[in-house]
Amino acid sequence: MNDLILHHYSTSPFSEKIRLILGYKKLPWKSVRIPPILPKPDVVALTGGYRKTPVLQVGADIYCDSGLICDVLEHVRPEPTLYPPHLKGVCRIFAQWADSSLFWAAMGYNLQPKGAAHMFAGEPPEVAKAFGEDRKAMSSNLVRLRPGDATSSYRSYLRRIANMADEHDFLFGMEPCVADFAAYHGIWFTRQQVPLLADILNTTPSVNEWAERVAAIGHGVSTHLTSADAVALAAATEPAPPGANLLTDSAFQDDHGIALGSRVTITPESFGTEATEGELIAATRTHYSLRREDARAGLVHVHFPRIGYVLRAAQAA
Ligand SMILES: N[C@@H](CCC(=O)N[C@@H](CS)C(=O)NCC(=O)O)C(=O)O
Repeated sequence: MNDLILHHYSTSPFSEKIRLILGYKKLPWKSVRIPPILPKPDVVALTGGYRKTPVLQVGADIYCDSGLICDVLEHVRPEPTLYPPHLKGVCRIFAQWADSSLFWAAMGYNLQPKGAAHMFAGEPPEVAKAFGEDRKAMSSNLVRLRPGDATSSYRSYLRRIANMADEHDFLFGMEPCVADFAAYHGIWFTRQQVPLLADILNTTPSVNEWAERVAAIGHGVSTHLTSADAVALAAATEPAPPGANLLTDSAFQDDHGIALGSRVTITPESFGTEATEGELIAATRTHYSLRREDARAGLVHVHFPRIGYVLRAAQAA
């Protein structure tokens, strides 16, 4: 198998989710540091438009979204599992809640003016301004929680997580599963990136203790790769045929009346809705795959989960 190449940056919560899962599964990985804001020419050479973080590259196969990346890593190394059989439904549903409701409440709290000022302390004012403008443009179709409302939700969610962490070492038992990694990353941001706001965790000590246990899993072993080398590597590699890549299913499921071979776009439902355009080569129960040609990356297959993404027939030029 080609190397697992994670495109990420240090302060990205969804990247922290995947870094820990790589550590949990003891999978060695290559680390490509990418910019936290646009422009991201090397990322977009690989994805064709998708700009969110993280992205996993395996040769010329590009896996977008941490949810899909979890499925890929589970396929590559099934043990220890992210989806224990007796928790299969509930842990995925919990992770989806954690990656959305919990995440946005946590980030609304974390990035209140005091938190944002802390994050950019020591940086020239233009850095904070550019970050604010980038995220504002990404959020055009997203209702963002105001800090007070985010704080109220975050406090309630922390109490619910504490109820679970009071019972066992990890949220659903004695071993972590996908739910732990998804619940952890917004809380990690509070603890690591804006520690001056971490007193919100003082009333839920079992959450802090659980977070220590998740942090102790670590990120495993990684080696650095430049983004230009990652693009060159894609150009020098053939993408895997659908059915032979790192996704488990390949049967066509047509929910849109769009045939395989059609020219399509895929966009995230919200927050950063840049489109990727290409030829639809797979639309399965779980994912979409597009084939596209890039001037620098060559022929690539770009994969997206179905959930959270919009498939449309591309407009004729
Ligand atoms: N559903 C996506 C969400 C990813 C996401 O929102 N990532 C944030 C960073 S943690 C992001 O993309 N921010 C803007 C950027 O990195 O350009 C996933 O699970 O990967």
